[in-house]
Amino acid sequence: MSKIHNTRIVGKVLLEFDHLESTNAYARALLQQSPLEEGTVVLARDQSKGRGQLGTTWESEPGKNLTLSIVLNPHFLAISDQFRLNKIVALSVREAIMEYIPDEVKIKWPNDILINEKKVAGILIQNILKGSTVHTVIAGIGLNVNQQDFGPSLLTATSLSQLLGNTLDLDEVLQTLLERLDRYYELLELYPTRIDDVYHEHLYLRGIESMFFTPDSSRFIGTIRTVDAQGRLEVIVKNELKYFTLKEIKFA
Ligand code: BT5
Repeated sequence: MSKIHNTRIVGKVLLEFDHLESTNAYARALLQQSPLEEGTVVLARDQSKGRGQLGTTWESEPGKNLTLSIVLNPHFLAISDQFRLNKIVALSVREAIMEYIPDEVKIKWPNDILINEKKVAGILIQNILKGSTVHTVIAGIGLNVNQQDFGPSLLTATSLSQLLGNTLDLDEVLQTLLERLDRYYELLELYPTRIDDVYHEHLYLRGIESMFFTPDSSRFIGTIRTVDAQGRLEVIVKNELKYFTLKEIKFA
């Protein structure tokens, strides 16, 4: 892929590699040397050390899927609202998938994209903060496009081609994804609260009584209400509203 079309910012610079350890780590290393043009995309056809959240790994068969990171400078975004950036990335991935798949696509807090309870994409956002605003964001996306087999350790993974029964053009999916993100990024600056409403609508298990775990493995029943701009999951537990960060709650 040589060029991304129809975007203002996202993908104006596209750095493609056959092999990297991690696109997020590579983008961060580049940023330590010199600033990057906003919207720069780092894409690898193969990642040997793809990262997830809290030290997990992202496994992706070489050449089959999209693994990329986008560098953004949302200086307009207050630190207290920083999770809205996660929200727009999840919504962009969701809408890009919907171009190809008729099934319902849900966003599982904080950053998983699910179709029929299976994970089709994961997102890893790393923020660099300065003063009271977000200085730079490295938004990493792993989207399973053409991988057919995920092996026994990833039974809950799926891909677009598994669901569709045919393979897709990776460049075309990339173009679609970056166009969506470009549009949502504009929305984030102009109408930030609208983002909350759309994210809320597509949130997995929202309004459904469900079982959760605390880190010490005790169980409780609660109902997800929404996710606030800081990224805390709001859950109604025994008629009381509680706020959870990523380390404080697990889905059953
Ligand atoms: C994520 O973390 O889902 C974030 C994944 C972000 C990957 C992208 S790829 C480009 C960029 N560069 C990077 O180095 N990373 C980003 P988390 O919610 O912690 O989920 C990780 C878990 O998802 C793993 O522990 C596995 O259980 C599962 N997993 C790993 N690979 C998967 C895949 N291809 N499809 C579905 N699930 C997967």
